[in-house]
Amino acid sequence: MRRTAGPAVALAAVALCTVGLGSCTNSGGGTAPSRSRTPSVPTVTAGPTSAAPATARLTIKDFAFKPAALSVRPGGTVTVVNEDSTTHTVTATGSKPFDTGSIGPGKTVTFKAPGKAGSYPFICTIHPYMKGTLTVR
Ligand SMILES: [Cu+2]
Repeated sequence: MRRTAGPAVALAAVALCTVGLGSCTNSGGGTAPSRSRTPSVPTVTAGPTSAAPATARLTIKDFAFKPAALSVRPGGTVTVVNEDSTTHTVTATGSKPFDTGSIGPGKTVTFKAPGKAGSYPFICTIHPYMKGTLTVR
């Protein structure tokens, strides 16, 4: 006959009373520890999408915009050089967010790019087959 002696040994659970409540003698108004922890947030100085230059240059030659696609920062300056011997315009389609008006032969004008990012197709109103796209980003 075997007696299965179970592990009747109760572990002496040492309940450590670590926190001595009631003995807090904080008088208040003392020197409060500085709790203004400023997390190290990386300071983003440049916009995540403002990779375009502040200025862009557009040349008109042989009844074509060169380059046909250019990029500029919002509100940036676009310089247009008309190297043709006839008058052209740089006119955004739609609600015409920009329009240089007539640019005489050999003339150079500038216009301000829209402040809103986007893709702005433009044409020459005199020769509407002349097409280009200004990307504001
Ligand atoms: Cu033209």
